[in-house]
Formats: sequence, structure tokens, C-alpha cells
Amino acid sequence: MTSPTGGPALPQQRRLVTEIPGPASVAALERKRTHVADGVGTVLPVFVTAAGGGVIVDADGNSLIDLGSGIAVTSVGNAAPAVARRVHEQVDAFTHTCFMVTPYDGYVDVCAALAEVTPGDHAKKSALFNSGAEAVENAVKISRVATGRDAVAVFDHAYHGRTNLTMAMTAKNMPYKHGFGPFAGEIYRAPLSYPLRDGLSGEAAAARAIDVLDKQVGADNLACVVIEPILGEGGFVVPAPGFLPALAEWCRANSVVFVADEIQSGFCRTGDWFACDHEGVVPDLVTTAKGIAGGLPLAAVTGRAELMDSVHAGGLGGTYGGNPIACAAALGALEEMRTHDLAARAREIGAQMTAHLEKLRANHPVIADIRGRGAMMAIELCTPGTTEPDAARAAAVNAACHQAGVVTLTCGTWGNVFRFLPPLSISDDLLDEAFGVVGEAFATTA
Ligand code: PLZ
Repeated sequence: MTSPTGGPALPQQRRLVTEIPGPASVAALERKRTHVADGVGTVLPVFVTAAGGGVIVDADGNSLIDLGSGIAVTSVGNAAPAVARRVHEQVDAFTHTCFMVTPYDGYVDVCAALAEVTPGDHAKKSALFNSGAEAVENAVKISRVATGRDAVAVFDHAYHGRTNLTMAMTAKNMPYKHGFGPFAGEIYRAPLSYPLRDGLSGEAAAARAIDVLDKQVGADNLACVVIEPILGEGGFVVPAPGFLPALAEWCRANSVVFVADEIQSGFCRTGDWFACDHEGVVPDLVTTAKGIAGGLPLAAVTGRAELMDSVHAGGLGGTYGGNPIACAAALGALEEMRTHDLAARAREIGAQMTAHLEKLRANHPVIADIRGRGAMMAIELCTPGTTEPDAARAAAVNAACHQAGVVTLTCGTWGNVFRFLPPLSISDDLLDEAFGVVGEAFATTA
């Protein structure tokens, strides 16, 4: 069959013409089994031929509503016009020179834009990489050089990547770490603020975390504290108000670099440029990826100029970091965010999703918590009246949504969190329809 064109021109509808997955996807899945390593999993095995606006079209001609954005990546929409246009122009001009060999404007333009949009109005510089994990690794390298210290603090439920250092920083064993050790040393884990489960105020939770860092690591040994201001894979936990500011303040007082991992929460997703903005927290370093480039692989570390410049010349880099096509895509994505005020759109989507979720909770006591910000919302499923995780129900609801043509994702340490990350280009109607399907999935799995 011929592939329809992606982008916003794609008909914005949920339309199922076969079972999910249909015969063409089943055949493609068989080829995947033959040629792709089994360790590379797939959540919803439909093979994609086009995507845009709020839909994903598969090889059988099914049109599914997208509530995942490829894990918070296509926030500006799939094949968004400004991204597609700038990528086409760049592909025709040149595809790669390696910025470390012969530089080009696109890289510098992205760094200048990052200085503008990231929290704080101090002098900032950036370095560009290929993946979120690589950005986190480099934030640690920079923090260690700048402070002359080794230790790195992370939190319960954290997710920072799948490379050796970031596996050590990630909390969850299965599937991220199991059998892949030994892991990098000098990583220490502190308790997070998790309002549903600890009932602590932000200040009390921060005092608890700081006590662990103080007594078990020692501020003088600590290069950096790395935290997701809203957890991603770990369950979309929003720390209680005051937690992040208290932690940032303690870091400042002790010359510990405060690193915000905004890889999942950044770029308008939460209804502001960054999740840190909601509490006026200004990190020393910010790691970004995912939403930065509308689907092309790009990541960055942005931070205080003097911190970034503490690394010797040649100490940061990589063959592809800040690839010109990825930079063109990032400039296109930023153009989309600014032109369409996508932070405001994320707040609208958040309000619409929250209304749906409140209604759902009234009928389904398995929903123990509704949380998130903007277009980064989640519900945590527990045995009613307890905080006992109900992962089986989350899996059942997820499967029912997939069968009905809505792409949904779960997350959380116990796999019992249902998360919603629609592209910010989704229409109100499609979003309502998707939550109608979610509601039915709860009803039929009750
Ligand atoms: N930091 C906060 O969310 C990536 C991972 C999906 P990479 N999250 C999705 C999976 O199962 O691999 C992520 C994140 C936060 C770092 C990362 C890592 O980003 O681009 O996947 O390396």
C-alpha cells in the first residue's frame, strides 16, 4: 500500500480497519523477530507508516490516537511543518561535518536558544550530544571537573538512562539493569518526595533527603545532585511543593552542582518551558533531549558559563553530537513551540485531561492518585483504600486501550502508573475521544 503523508495534514481520526495488530503488522513483527535482537522490546506492535497531529497510522491502514508522543518526544507533533521544512533544507545543504572538525551555525544557534529558554537569566553555555543518557553522563563529567569531587547523588525511582554510568543512576532493576553490572561507583541514592506514599511536606521530605546525603556521603565529597523535577519512567511523581527549592538551596550553600534532568519534562510539556520553572528553581546545569528536536536524536547540557567552561578544551564532544540535521530539527521545534505558544496549549490539554481523570476516579477507586503538570499527567493504580500497587490492572487497561486504537504507556517502579503524554498538536476532539476509550477500558477491566 502507499503510505499517506504524515504531519498535520493526516486525517485526524481514530479509525480501525483490522484487529490490532493487523495482518501487515503481524507479518512485519515476524520479520522483527528474525532480524532484531529480542532485548529490544515493543509496547504496541503496529508498524508505523505515517504520523502527525494526534494520530499514528499503521501498515494496515489503522489510525490510532497517540497519547505517548514516542515517550515525550514529538511534543510539537510528528513531522511538524517547521521541523520538516528545516530538516529538508539542511539535508540538501550538508548532512555532517562533525562540529569538532569544521563547525556550523546550527549548533551555535541551538546553544543560544537553550540559553534563552532554560531557567535563570545568568550567562549560560551548552554542549550538544545524541541521547538523554549521554547528556546526563556529561553533566556528571562537568560537575566532577568543576568541583574536584567524585560523589553523585540521585533519588529513589529515578531514571537517567541505559549506559553504564546512567544505569547506576537509574533506580529500577528490571528491565534496565538486570544482569548488566558491575555498575559505576560513587553513586548514592536519597529518598524522594513522593506525596502519595510518604505524606511529607516538601520541606520535611527535603530535610530527610539532605540528612541522608549529609550523613552517608558528606557534602564535601559531593560533585552533584541529579534530579528529575517531575519523575519520568519512575512514575510521574511530582515532589511536594518546596522540595526542589530546599534541595537547590542546600546545594548552593554547599557548592554542590544542582542538575535538573529535564529530558522528559522539558520543552513546554508541563505547561512552562521547563518543570523547574513552576517553582522558580534555577538549576546550575540542565539536561535536555526528547522534545528538543521533534524526533531527531539530540540532547544537551546547558548551564552556568563558568561551570561549563571548567572542562579542558577537547574534553567534551563526540562524532555526532549536535549533528546539523538534528540541530535544524531543534530550531524547527523551537519555532513551533514559540509560534503556537505550546506551553499554553500544554496547560489547556492538562486541564482537559484532569477533568476526564477526575470523572474516572469518581467511578474507579483503583485510581489512588492523579498527578502531573500540563500535558504530563498520570494516574497511579492501587488496591482501593491502600497504596498496594495494582500493576495487573494497569497492564489490562493499557492492553484494552491498544486494542481500541489508543497508544498509551505505563510507567513507575511497580508498573502501576498509567501516563498520558499526548503531542501538543492533538485536537480537543481527539483527546476527548481518547479519554472515552480510556474510560471504557477501565469499565471493561473492572
Ligand atoms: N532522563 C528523565 O526520561 C529517557 C526511556 C525509555 P535517552 N526516558 C525514556 C527506555 O525504556 O529506554 C530519559 C528520561 C530521563 C534520561 C533519559 C534517557 O534518555 O535519550 O533514552 O538516553
